[in-house]
Amino acid sequence: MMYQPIKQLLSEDNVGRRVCLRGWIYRRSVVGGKAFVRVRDSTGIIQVVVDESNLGGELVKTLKDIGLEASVEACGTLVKQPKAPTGFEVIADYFNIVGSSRDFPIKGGEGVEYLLDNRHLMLRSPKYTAIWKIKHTILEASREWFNRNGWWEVTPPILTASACEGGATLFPVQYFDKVAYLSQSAQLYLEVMIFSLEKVWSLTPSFRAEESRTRRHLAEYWHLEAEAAWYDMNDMMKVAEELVAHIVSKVLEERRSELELLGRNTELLKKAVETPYPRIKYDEAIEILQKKGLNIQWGADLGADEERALTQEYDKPFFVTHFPKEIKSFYMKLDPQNPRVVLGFDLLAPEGYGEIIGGSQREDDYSKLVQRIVESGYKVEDYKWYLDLRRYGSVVHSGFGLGVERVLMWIAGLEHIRDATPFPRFRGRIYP
Ligand code: NSS
Repeated sequence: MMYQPIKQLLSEDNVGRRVCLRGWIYRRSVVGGKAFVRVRDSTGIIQVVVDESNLGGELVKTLKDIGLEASVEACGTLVKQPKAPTGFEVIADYFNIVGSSRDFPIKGGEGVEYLLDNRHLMLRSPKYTAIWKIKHTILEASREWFNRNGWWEVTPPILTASACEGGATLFPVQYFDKVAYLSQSAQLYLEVMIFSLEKVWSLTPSFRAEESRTRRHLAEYWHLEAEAAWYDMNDMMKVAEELVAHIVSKVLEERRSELELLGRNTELLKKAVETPYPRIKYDEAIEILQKKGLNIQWGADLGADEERALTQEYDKPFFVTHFPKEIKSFYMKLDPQNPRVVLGFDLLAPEGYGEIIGGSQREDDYSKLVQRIVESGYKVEDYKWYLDLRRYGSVVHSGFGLGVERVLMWIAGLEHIRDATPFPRFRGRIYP
């Protein structure tokens, strides 16, 4: 028996042919002596008709009582059926229950916490299948873009000795007889690697002990980071926008049906394929926000509400640059024209989504970097190796980090970041 993916069966060419499929019961109803079983696999859904006159009353009776998500295999003739969900159905001449199921715990209408407790079962729904396929394509497109443009993929560590993005969100771990931390960002290691490879990137998990649960923060997320020697801030912003445009373009090309299943407005998404993206300075952002009536002063960080308000001004991703140094990390280079601000940039996604990328030109001067480390309350000796990069052949260099789940949230049009990762991690929960 040649089992085929369901999607492959759904074609005019197969009408009248005998086909075989396997998967899990998605829905079923029994009317008279017939069971109508909708079977799903990773590729699609098809209705299988089990007629007792053909396969016996015992099987139809079993199917009447069986739980959703039982695994089955079936063969039969493919016919057109306009009333069936995907336009075709299989009139079974063989039907076998492989793994039974009783009282599948998810029936519809359950609350968020219950569904998180049953995440291992919840993930079978076609919505999640579509989301993981889009995530796959985002990752594939990223790798493709870097490979086509001469970047080297490298493998930085996850266990780290020092903070990159501030002590407040560090996760300590027992490291033999010492304390180490889970990586918040590969950046400092990528900065080392540019001295041998010039243009490097990595995809790693990053960890942030975020205090509060929000719609866009996870304690563990996938971080795609790039770093290049000889690149200034503008060069790096071009990399960021070309990369994001390529990701969106590939998803639009290859994941149409998944976007449709999720109800995503693809016309809005299309606008992100066109570069360059608009650029505004932090100063202008504050002015715009004040004009819109938000209570924000120069010097304050842009939170979710401020970012959402700014996104109303643009229909594609846009950059905010030149932030006050107090709200940004120690490694960002101060703007020589105005040392109150840094040569840093965030890329914000439209439609309310906000920050998807954070990046900057790095401080490449030894003594200025020492000063920034001290000002930020870190110990200079913890960063001795990092400072060495400024002592031995320092170069202008820049980089950024892209939050894969943030990008997925925006592209797939998701409400909450927990739906952008199969097993979300945040404060108060680590299950399963
Ligand atoms: O803190 S970032 O803004 N920047 C860095 O970590 C730099 N060291 C990256 C670099 O230059 N190599 O984080 C980068 C991105 C940010 O724009 C978000 O898209 C994402 O990482 N991010 C997160 N995603 C999900 N959950 C949380 N908690 C989170 N924090 C940052």
